Amino acid sequence: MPMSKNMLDGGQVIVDYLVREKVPYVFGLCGHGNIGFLDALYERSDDIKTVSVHHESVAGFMADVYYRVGGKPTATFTSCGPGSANLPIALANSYLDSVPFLAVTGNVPTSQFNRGAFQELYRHYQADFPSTVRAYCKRVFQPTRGDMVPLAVRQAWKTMVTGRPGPVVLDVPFDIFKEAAAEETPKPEEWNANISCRCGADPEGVAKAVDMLLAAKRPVILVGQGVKYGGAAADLLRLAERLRIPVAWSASGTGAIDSRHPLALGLVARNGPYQANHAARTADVLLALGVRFDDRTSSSWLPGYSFTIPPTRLIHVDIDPDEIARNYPVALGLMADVRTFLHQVLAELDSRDGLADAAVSRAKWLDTIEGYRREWNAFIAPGFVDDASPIHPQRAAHEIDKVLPEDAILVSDIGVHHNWLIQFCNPRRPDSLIGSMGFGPMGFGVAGVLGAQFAAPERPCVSVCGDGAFFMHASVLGTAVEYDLPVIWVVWNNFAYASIRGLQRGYLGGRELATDFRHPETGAPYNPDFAAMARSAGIAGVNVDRAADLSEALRAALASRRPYLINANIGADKNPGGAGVWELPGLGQSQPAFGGRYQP
Ligand SMILES: Cc1ncc(C[n+]2csc(CCOP(=O)(O)OP(=O)(O)O)c2C)c(N)n1
Ligand SMILES: [Mg+2]
Repeated sequence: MPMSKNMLDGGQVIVDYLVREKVPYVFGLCGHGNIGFLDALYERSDDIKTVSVHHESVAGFMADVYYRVGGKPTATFTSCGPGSANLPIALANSYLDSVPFLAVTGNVPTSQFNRGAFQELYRHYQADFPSTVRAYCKRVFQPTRGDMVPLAVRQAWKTMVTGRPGPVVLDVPFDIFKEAAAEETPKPEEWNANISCRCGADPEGVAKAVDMLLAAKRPVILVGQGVKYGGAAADLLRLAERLRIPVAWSASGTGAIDSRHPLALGLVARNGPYQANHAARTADVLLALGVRFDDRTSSSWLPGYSFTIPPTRLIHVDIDPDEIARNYPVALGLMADVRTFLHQVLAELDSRDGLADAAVSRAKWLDTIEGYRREWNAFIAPGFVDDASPIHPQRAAHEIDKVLPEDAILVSDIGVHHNWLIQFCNPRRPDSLIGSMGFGPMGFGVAGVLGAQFAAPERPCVSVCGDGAFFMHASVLGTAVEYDLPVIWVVWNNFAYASIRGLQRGYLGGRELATDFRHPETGAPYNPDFAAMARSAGIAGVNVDRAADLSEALRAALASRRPYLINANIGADKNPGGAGVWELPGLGQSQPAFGGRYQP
């Protein structure tokens, strides 16, 4: 199409659309494949900020956590070939955890398709990045003419945010960024802003769910991240308090209810506490909201540990019917937005009698659960006062939890530290403790904390990450300095890929290989000096070996409002025990640290 005076090019249309959608930031890394897009961002730098990072996956993890904190999708930019090939790990992470962001990936010029130009993936199909990310994102769009861009960008945005959200790739050949596209950009208010996917459940289903909840003797509500990101936390609390039903959560649902609320049970998982697992597996009715029953939430689906379905009668509510009855049979499965469903249930309760009776009859069940809680608390008590060096991991999690103010955002990485944190932190808000539960890529927390800080500039943002993952992604130090982000990294340094070494110890008779870091001459545990690395980047860095020093250092870091790294020497020989189990098929299953298998 000839470029008339009023024409916008492909890059300008994409950027203008992002501005219209009020996207405040794009995170990414340059390459020859996306300089056309950068040029369009340059023109609009007053309206949208471009953040340049040092590894593409960092950009993706930042966009992901930005959404988890700020509730707004952002975008990433990566070049053709290797630049975009560094992104799929972050796409998959967001895809499996249902987090939207728009990935604008560059590709080779359309005029060179299938000629094997520099960085073209061409041997199966021309410019074939879409095949690379097929399994890693919700949808890929690849406009191959300028005038295809407006449609692609508005459809990409819609696919990303509607239904079950997820990341979408907009793969743009080099020439299309600079090719004439349109005189006007699609308007969100015409195409996307007025679409609601807050569908309610079938009204008969709502009445049936209420019947079941009112008749239940031992009900439990189980919540996943659908409650958090669906903005349903306040309504969840209303329902739980009105019917006095205790609330347990999956790791992704952590924070959907204040963990100190009397009705809060805790985490259902291999390493979840007794009162949560035991109440969930002995419940007569389980109301599951926006949760998908993965293996780690469900004790690998072995009956009697996390759940016993049936005889427990499951009511499963989710926006995505694919997740209903994937792993457990349902007494009632309802496709609905969780918040709308809760509104429906609360309205239905207004028209019912006998609510007071139902709530009173709950006293016995709640008393029984308090008994479980006391037993569990006695079991875990010693770890809170252990003063060993290296620091006892339970104590480390507890000290971090104690020091963080209520508005802090803690972004965990993947590994044994995450298991300790989800068991021993007591989050009060939906975004107090953020982790990845679907894909679990190392680096998620190391990098994601930067996205959290962009989304919440005034709140303390802390990453607790393994030594393995920190070293993998240490480039974040520079990004914190370049963008003046006062993030804190607590490197949980156990001189090992400890979660994996724990599996070799637990399942393979201690045949350890390739899971710890040692000095070749002395054989002693080895790691680079992470605190010195931080200082070399212009960031405060300290080492701690004792629990009290860890809390002191964290207080100082919080007070400094500057980027900070605390390298904490933490014991590696323990795993957090719980009342559930995890099976590695072929190798066996773990044993619960407390209680046994429930047989109805
Ligand atoms: C990118 C990536 N590579 C490998 C893994 C497999 N893996 C899961 S946890 C883990 C160990 C992580 O070590 P570290 O960061 O030190 O955390 P720790 O378990 O010691 O707390 C590994 C290798 C992964 N999840 N992601
Ligand atoms: Mg480690």
